[in-house]
Parts: sequence; C-alpha cells; structure tokens
Amino acid sequence: MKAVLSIGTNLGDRLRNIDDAVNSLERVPKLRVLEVSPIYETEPWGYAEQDNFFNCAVTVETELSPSALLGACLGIEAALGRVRKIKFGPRIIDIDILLYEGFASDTEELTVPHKFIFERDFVLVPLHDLFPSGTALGFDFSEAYKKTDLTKLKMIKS
Ligand code: PH2
Ligand code: MG
Ligand code: MG
Repeated sequence: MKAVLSIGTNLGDRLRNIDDAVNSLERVPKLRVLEVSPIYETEPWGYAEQDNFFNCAVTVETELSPSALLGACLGIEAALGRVRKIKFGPRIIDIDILLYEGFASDTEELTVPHKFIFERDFVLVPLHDLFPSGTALGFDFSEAYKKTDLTKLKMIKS
C-alpha cells in the first residue's frame, strides 16, 4: 500500500533532522521511500511562541498496516530524541501519517486522513508537490490548496 507522511522539525539542525528521519524511514523493513517533497521553512501553526519549522512530505510504499506504520514513525521519533511537552509545541522531529491508501480511521490512536490537512499550508504545499493533480491516494485537497498562501513558505531544498 502507498501512504503519505508529513515530517516537521523546529529544534536543532532542522535539515539534518529531516535527513535523519528520511534515512531512518529507508531502513524500516517492509517500507520503501518513493519520493520526498521539497523542504520548506514554515511559520509555526497552532502555537506561535516557537521557532519556524522545516517541513516536507514523503510518499512511501509499505506492507505495514496503518498502526504498524504509526509505530515505526513513533519509534523513529523516539530514536531521534523526541521529548513530548507542549501540544503543537517545539519538536526535534514529528512524523505524521497524512494518508494511507484505502484506509480511514478516527480513533484516539490514529486519525487518517490526518485531522488538519486542510488547515495547514505546510502540509498542503508539499503534498501538492508530490501530487500536482490535487488528489493524493483518492483524497482531494485541490480546493484547500487553492487557498494556500505561498508567500509564507520558503523553499529550502528541492
Ligand atoms: N507541527 C505542529 C504544530 N505546528 N507548525 C509548522 N509550521 N510545522 C509543523 O510541522 C507543525 C506546526 C504539530 O504537529
Ligand atoms: Mg504533527
Ligand atoms: Mg505527530
């Protein structure tokens, strides 16, 4: 199955944190990284008193179930030194499942499609880089993408 992940970081060496996260994903059994979007510097969303983030999106092919994929993402976050403090607050690395082919869930553990895709330009813009048609794994984000403010995102690496 294909899935799309979102990666974010705003602590330490942000470019390196994203690199580490992608390299770690590549080492997960039963998972292949297919494509990494450009990396953007983005303003903090949800909690303003923190540094800018670097964000990107990643398409993967995996035989892992959605909950096993979530487990792999959380394991990588822990291995890279993530400590959970403030909701929406500063983090060394965050790896979220945005979409998982043929799967939807709204539980405490896992909400897929991700709850805030339409509200977050830092998700919509990299997602559009990976899926320029405006539909990703059957999920139509084209209307929300039209409303994004591209002037607020700075491309760091393509
Ligand atoms: N992640 C959050 C909260 N706010 N803001 C930006 N710009 N990028 C993020 O990845 C981000 C955020 C919680 O996951
Ligand atoms: Mg998140
Ligand atoms: Mg997360």
